[in-house]
Amino acid sequence: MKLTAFITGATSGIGKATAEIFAKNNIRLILCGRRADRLQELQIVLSKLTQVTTLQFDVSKRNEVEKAIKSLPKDFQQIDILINNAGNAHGLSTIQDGNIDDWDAMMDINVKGLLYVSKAIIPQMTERNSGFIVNIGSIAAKEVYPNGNVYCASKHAVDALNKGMRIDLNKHNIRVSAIHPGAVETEFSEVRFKGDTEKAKSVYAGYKALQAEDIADIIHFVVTRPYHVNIEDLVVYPTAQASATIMNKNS
Ligand code: NDP
Ligand code: 8X3
Repeated sequence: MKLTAFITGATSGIGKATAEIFAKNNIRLILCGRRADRLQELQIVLSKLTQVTTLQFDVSKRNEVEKAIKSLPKDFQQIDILINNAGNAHGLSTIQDGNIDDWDAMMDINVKGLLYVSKAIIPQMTERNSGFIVNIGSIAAKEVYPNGNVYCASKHAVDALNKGMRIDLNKHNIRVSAIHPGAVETEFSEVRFKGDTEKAKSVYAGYKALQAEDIADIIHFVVTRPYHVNIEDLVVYPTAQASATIMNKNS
């Protein structure tokens, strides 16, 4: 049976690479993000491999989320796999110097956005007693590092929600997994440093960071295990990274 996956944050980085590997493996795709041009481009390319539809919405806007998901064409209404990936860090400051707009963005997108999307999709999964939810956390879900305060709090919330979903959805036969990457070379740092490309590049200098494809490959592995197998929690580092703050930059 052909599976349908709903991927948030499909316009770049981990979400885009996941869309690409899913398409190669004949998984039907619902690709989401705010940047319409990128969604359109992806649809053109990946439609050569599988059926693709796109939804342009901001995960942090509850009405937009509900409206977008209700608008899905008939062939895409049954969602087998939800990849809760949309998210970013905004800023890197001490708590005393933190920017409240950045805090709002991280909590609204990384936590509330994930909840809004999940709330709109879970009912059809509980009704069918099947489905798979993959939550993209971070090593920031497992440890707190200097200046990471609110981003780490948002990802600790994702870790808690992952566990909560797994417990509450267990009786409905729904699989729930979290994947927690270390440093992945995507647009993540450009967003964190608000377009400062030099600063963003320096995050990945001197060692081999994870690539978006590495995480996508793992996501694909996780969702293609036999149905009785649920990989619940996976932390993935680059070889050069031992913790959020311990990095071998001469490797
Ligand atoms: P990117 O910046 O490359 O991608 C982020 C994606 O999230 C984009 O597709 C973006 O789409 C989408 N997004 C951001 N805000 C919103 C919003 N308000 N509404 C809808 N979509 C949104 O970063 P990554 O691929 O690295 O990040 C993906 C996930 O992985 C995030 O949850 C991140 O926290 C996590 N992560 C990343 C790590 C890294 O080192 N890169 C490590 C650990 C975890 P658009 O702008 O078009 O809306
Ligand atoms: C992204 C990785 O170390 O910047 O979640 O928090 S880190």
